[in-house]
Amino acid sequence: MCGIVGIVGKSPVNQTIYDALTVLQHRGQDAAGIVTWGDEGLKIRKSNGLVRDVFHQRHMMNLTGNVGMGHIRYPTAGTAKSSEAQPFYVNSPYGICLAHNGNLTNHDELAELLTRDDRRHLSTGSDSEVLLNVFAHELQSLDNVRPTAEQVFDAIEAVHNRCSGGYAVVALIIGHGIVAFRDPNGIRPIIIGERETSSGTEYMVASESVALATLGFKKARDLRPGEAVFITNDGQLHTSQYSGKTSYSPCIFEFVYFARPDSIIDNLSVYKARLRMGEQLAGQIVREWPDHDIDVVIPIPDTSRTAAVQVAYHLGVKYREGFIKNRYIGRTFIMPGQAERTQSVRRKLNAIDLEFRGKNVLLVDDSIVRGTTSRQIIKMAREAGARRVYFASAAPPVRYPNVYGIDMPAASELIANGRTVAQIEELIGADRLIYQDLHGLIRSVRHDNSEISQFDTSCFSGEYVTGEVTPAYLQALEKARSDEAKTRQNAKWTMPDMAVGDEPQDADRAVNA
Ligand code: PIN
Repeated sequence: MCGIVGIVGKSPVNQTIYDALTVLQHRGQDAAGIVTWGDEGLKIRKSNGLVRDVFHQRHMMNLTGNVGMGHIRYPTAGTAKSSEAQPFYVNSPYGICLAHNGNLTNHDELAELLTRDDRRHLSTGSDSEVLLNVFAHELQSLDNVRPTAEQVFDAIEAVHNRCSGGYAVVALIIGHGIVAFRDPNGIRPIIIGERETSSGTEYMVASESVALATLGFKKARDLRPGEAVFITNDGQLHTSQYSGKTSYSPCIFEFVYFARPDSIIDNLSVYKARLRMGEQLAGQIVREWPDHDIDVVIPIPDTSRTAAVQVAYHLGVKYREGFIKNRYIGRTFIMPGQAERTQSVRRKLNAIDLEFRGKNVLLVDDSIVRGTTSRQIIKMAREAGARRVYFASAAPPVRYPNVYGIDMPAASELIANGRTVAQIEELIGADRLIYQDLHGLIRSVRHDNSEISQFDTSCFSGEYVTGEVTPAYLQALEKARSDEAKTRQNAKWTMPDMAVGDEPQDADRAVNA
């Protein structure tokens, strides 16, 4: 997962991009980058770390210009330590910077063709660099000084024809404007909005509506699957639609966990979707377990709270905060190794014993991925004096890897992969385990939006909307994503990374956390 933003403004955009990235920080805490363009040329600053740590006063002062873009990274295929901060840059043609959110499922094949046939050089294993070079290659043949909107859209059409997977992209064509596009299945989210100023209209594209809303950009709309926009530096907005096959299949996991609850994705409120997940889940509990003896519903902070409130309400039992989270510790999802993950649960959450003592508690989480957290938390609930500990997941069992840009672990590390609910219940040590079923989840998210024909539900169903995801691809993914592979890769990265935009002698340059 990553977050992207692009702005064509009427005044300096550095602060707005910084603020937007901060609002999108939940989408990736691994690296951040901003590029801007103006009278003083192209400016870039990127490094590993949180937005607040990557950009210091002197970097912000240097990021001049009214046009720019930014990125925050959540490592998808690599590790928490790789040094592939975005945006990426190529000099030719025009000079292009590009950042994206998503994953290309034909990365290896494209990388080979790019170096062999297109004679382009790749220096990292990043999908963004591949996307950038495919895009640049398609623009390469133009001999005009200024690319027309039509030419830019032709190049994007070719990108769609060559690239498979889920991707939302923002690019800056130096001296010309900002380009943004969404994959033909609309898997990854991207939204565009505008803001009126006394000097004219400013445009912003971003991964989530919350970035637009907090910065006063209105009239927001999601890019349609396969839609591209080109906003020229002087503020002209051009749009185009991919002529090939499209489907409207947004990633359902954005609603389960990743997106901020105050975002609206594809006209669907993430918050409302989570409320409905709770309502559906309660219905399922009552159907499957009419004589339940739950005394209290306790959420596992933070994401699950919205659903848990509704579970309690519809079951007619108390809702209590039983775990307090230390907000200064990062998400467990991003920790690279199993040992650190187990340890971090204790460091992150503490139980309020009196809410557990002598009670039958129903713990609610948004999802169970590896099951490490669930097992630890159930143990904590017992130690806090709970009589019985039941567990409910607002999402169905995560049985298959995500190949469209959500950093799910290897299939073998998913607790539900190849296991029955009864087996998982035993493994995590719950007295009873209830999962939302997939229909309930889809009903919760889709609600009455008839525009969405289907969702990407691959991690629950094993059905991949792009079709080309073969068993061989999944096997290769399994190898690359296993904890063992990540440990091996981490060992290679013992040197701190040089941050782009810093002088080599800077003592306080950003390094891997
Ligand atoms: C965490 C949200 N959520 C908690 C992420 C843990 C799965 N995990 C997915 C549950 S937060 S595990 O609210 O954003 O802090 O099953 O892999 O152990």
